[in-house]
Amino acid sequence: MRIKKILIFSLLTLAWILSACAPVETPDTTMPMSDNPMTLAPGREASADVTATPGSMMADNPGAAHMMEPITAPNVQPATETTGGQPLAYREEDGIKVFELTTKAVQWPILDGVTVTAYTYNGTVPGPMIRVTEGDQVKVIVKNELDVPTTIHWHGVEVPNAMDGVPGVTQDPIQPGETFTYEFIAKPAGTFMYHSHFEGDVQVGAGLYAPFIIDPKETEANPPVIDKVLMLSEVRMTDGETFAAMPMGGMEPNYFTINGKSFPATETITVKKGDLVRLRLIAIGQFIHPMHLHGMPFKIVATDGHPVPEAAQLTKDTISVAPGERYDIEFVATETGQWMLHCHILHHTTNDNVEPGGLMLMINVVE
Ligand SMILES: [Cu+2]
Repeated sequence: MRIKKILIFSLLTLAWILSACAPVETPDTTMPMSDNPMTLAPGREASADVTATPGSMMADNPGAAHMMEPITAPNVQPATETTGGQPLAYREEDGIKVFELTTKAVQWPILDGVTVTAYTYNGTVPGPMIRVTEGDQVKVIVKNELDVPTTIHWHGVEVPNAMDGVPGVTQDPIQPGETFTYEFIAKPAGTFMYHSHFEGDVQVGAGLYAPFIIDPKETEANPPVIDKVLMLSEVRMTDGETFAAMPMGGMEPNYFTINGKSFPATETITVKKGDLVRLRLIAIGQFIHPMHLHGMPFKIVATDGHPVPEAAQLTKDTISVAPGERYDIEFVATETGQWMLHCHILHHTTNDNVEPGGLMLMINVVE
């Protein structure tokens, strides 16, 4: 009797193990994109277990075709601004700082003679910088003038769940022509960003990203003289068409941008000898960038917006910035001259395979 019980138990256990090892049912990917919950999932993590080569992905999953389509928009106009990431003006209403963003497509020059079709906030890449103080009440009114839905995620900012910008989870996508208002208290202090969370693999690469800086309530003991945000991204241009670059066959980037520009169109940062310089490095594309500074070592003073205690601050001359990460680095400009900051994946310092280009900029230290 006892042996029989053990035998039945063993058989049941075996059956349970076999069922656990059985192939997972794959989601129905034949639905149109708008009905397919996979396309509305946060980022694309939900579809991460659906592995396929790009070609078969498109054949098996019509919802995935958007990834390899060029960025287009009806009647797209040339950009009227030339510099992205500039501070966005706000109005004050009942103690709330009110910002307005409009998503729209423009022709955005990344380099002399090279212009991409970009999805933008207010017509620039990156979009305008929202800069507020810790504890501020913030309202951001977003009007969607793209011909595709979108949402905004406040990357790293501690917002209420309903303001988190994840389509199909915390809100409905903002449809073309619609307006959505985000409202939250700005916290904590640090270097953050905002970006699209709808088909992020395309929309973020297409330009829907921008800095979000929260200054501390208390004035900093040793504020930098120079304080710059540098957003790193990539794009693919083939036969005059723009594609959101991705780490997959046929979609690799051939242009690399700092604040929406490729070297030599990147900004030259001029500083005085002896100045304390803070660079807020933000990787917003889909590739990692080991950024190397010539001439002077730097300290990592904040990671992902959060201050690093002084005793724990590493001294380095190269810092790998992975997608989504932020590093605030600081150095004193001790030597005059033209010092280069560049990515040390050296292909990322080319423009369509021609060096120099891409992720390079000059720090010009003068007397
Ligand atoms: Cu790189």
